[in-house]
Amino acid sequence: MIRLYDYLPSGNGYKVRLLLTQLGVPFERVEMDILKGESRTPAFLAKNGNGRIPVVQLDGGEFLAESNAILFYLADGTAFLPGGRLERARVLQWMCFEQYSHEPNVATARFWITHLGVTDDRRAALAEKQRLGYAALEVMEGHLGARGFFVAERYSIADIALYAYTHVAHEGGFDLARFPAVRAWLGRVRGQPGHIPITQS
Ligand SMILES: N[C@@H](CCC(=O)N[C@@H](CS)C(=O)NCC(=O)O)C(=O)O
Repeated sequence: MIRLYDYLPSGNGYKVRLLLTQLGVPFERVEMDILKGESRTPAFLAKNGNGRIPVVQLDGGEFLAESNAILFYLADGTAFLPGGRLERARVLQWMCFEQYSHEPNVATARFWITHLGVTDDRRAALAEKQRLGYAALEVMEGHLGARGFFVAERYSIADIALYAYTHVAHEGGFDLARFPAVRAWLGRVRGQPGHIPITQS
């Protein structure tokens, strides 16, 4: 059985949990207390030298890290990853956007507010994270204005990757009121068969 090294509040972990559940693939969760450094022990670093969850251990014993790489691996050959060459590249385009322009800003703002607290020395950095996070949300709003989903007009791992931190963006101080297309898309993703909330282990 696939084993998922995870941390429940993590959007990156949630991406994998959500896809495994929607695929109907049984898995075992191993909760890691990342705040206590459990992902930085020598034993865990042997699984992922980058010291971060999520990591999956596959049936053959191999470890695979990076949430979007895990999504790509699990979705291969399923309805969650389109088959056409250009469509697959577009899925990757949005997953790269998520990792470079979205997650480092939206997820980091959330982590600081919910886990670390906003100290005086972090206040200016938080404002910059929020500025860049809003810029990413603007890009999403522009794309979704004329579309139901990110790629090929169907639910895919591009939507899962971007849903993970967008749906909890308010916890990072983001107001989605001026992003109606993003909010409508969040509702469509939430309505997919087998959807689970981030709080469900
Ligand atoms: N790019 C990675 C980011 C993973 C990541 O940032 N994981 C965080 C939790 S969301 C973590 O494990 N932090 C613990 C640490 O850095 O020690 C992915 O998408 O999987």
